[in-house]
Amino acid sequence: MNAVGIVEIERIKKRVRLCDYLVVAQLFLQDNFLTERELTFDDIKARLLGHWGTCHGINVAYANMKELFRDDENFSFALGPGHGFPALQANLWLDGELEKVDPMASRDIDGLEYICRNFSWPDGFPSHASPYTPGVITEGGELGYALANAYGVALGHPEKILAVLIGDGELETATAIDSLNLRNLLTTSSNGRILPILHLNGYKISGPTIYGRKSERELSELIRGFGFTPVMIEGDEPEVFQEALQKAVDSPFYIMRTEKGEGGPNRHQDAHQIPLKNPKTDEEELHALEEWLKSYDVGELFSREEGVLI
Ligand SMILES: Cc1ncc(C[n+]2csc(CCOP(=O)(O)OP(=O)(O)O)c2C)c(N)n1
Repeated sequence: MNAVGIVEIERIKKRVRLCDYLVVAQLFLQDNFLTERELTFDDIKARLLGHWGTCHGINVAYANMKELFRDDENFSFALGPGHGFPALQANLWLDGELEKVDPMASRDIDGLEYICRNFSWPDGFPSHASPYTPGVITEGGELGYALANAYGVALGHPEKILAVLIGDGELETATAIDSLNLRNLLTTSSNGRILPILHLNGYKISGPTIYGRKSERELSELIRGFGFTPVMIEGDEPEVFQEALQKAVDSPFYIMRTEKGEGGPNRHQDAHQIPLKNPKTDEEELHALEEWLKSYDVGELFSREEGVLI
């Protein structure tokens, strides 16, 4: 585990900003990928397909865990909500993992344009995690298997550490909730360590989640009943996240509460998929998209000449 100080906190914040930007660029843009000139209707993809709402939380969890275990080759991040694929793709691109299997996905402007243009595009990348994605086991956005898969990966490998992000809607699946029982069976010195993180953003597709509607006490007691120690992470600030990770508790189960759609033009169920429906034809929506993209100040994080600046 790394010490995480001011420099690392700043790096986490910048990483999240860059990945959030790349999510929005993948979802909406077919040109002008760094918003270097005024956005026009021609810059917008004709068919908008994908999921925004879960992506900021994925980027937050990914950046925080990656920073903590930066030099540990035994660390892996398992992602349950595969519909948040643009966030996964952004992180894999940034880490150079995508380029290892697809040389077109270079960590420079060509690679950035390649992943953005080809997201959710005919003959390009699908809108969900797929066999094209390095490390993906379960096709598409099929929810529920992340924790079970992670326990399987850790089986007989005491050196391994896996952080597992589970959606609160995902936790409503029979597979996910019953996977919590694996802690009892598989927490031994001959198996690796599992660090579950529940992404409690309160919503799934068009309505609220059961776990989002529970009181903190009710949810904590449920988690305790499976033998885990619940650790709350309120919001998306890395200082708060890292403080939670430093708590010395037995079998931690992190509960990260974010607002679904944080950073975008709307929230909750309205943010689940594409939060702006007609930026290709509606001036107001185009303007809202431009403001949204500009809010990340991508020029500070990536340059056409020098590539990634963080
Ligand atoms: C097994 C399964 N059932 C249903 C779906 C359809 N589905 C796609 S996203 C989603 C909501 C997921 O909610 P949550 O896990 O809370 O993720 P988030 O709210 O962060 O998007 C559902 C039910 C699915 N992908 N897999």
